[in-house]
Amino acid sequence: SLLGAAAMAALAAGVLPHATFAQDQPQYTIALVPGLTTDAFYITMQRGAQAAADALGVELVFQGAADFNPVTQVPVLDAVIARGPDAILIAPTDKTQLVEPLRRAHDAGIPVITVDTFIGTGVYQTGSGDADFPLSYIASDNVLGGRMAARALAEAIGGEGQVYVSNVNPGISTTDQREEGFKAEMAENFPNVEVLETQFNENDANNAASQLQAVFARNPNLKGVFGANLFSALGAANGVQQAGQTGNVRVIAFDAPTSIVDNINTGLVDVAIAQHPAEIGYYGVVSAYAHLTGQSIPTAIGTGFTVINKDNVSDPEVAKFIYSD
Ligand code: T6T
Repeated sequence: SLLGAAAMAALAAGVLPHATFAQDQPQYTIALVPGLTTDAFYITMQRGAQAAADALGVELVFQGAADFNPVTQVPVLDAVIARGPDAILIAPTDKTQLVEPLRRAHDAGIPVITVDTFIGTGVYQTGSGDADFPLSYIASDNVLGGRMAARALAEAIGGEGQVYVSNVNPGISTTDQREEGFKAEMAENFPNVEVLETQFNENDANNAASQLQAVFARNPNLKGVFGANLFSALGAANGVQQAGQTGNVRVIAFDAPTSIVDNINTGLVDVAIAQHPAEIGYYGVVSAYAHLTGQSIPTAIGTGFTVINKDNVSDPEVAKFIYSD
């Protein structure tokens, strides 16, 4: 953090609001609350957010829970609200369960922008519903991402056979939408692909690996799996490898941690759909700053994808989208 140790201690103790900083201290403090702290996706988002914070001379505070779970995220959010930042950027870990906790920030006069995930319907500032109060939603188009994954998997398996989605938990906007897009694309365009029941792994790669082996044991003709986020994909790929099915059960991964390069090169993973988390963080900070300085901001900002496969994984223009550790 850019905060001095004394200011940090004072802030943690809640005794020194940022407004009493010396003149050369940043004018605004923006908090970024990730889905979890130890995830290359959010670490990369933090990198982009910090780049914008440095450019604008604002203070960025990155504070989150150790796992992707509303039960652990809400107390962190409450602590962040108590510190009174000028704005909160947050990846809500559940589209329903974070509505009331985030309303506490809104009621305290702290502008809220959701990054990566959304609450309610994700359509904000409409004057309807109980979850339209965030100013903006900055994220990948996750339905599209799910459709892209379906096309990649259908192609890898020659357009027919059994597949399934390895997913986190129901109720998370991103991964729900990826599954929705994946299933819609298969239903509309790949009639010979059978999508088996989704397996939920609670964001635990070990669960995802055991589930892969169990699904394969029940369905020996299994042809592929879509890992709908980093840990789901990592775990599903490990499961394929442990089952000795590399190349026979094909893997399409959402997200692009550094380990994906090896997995693509060895053929364990056919395609990784990299999100652009640094852009999400960058535009999150820029949008908060624009709002704080009296500008209007878009209610939604969409960021892109980079599709990584064996043919392009070594290209620096592609490799730059591999996430930071
Ligand atoms: O896929 C990302 C993120 O978009 C999703 O909301 C949760 O999982 C990740 O953080 C990857 O682990």
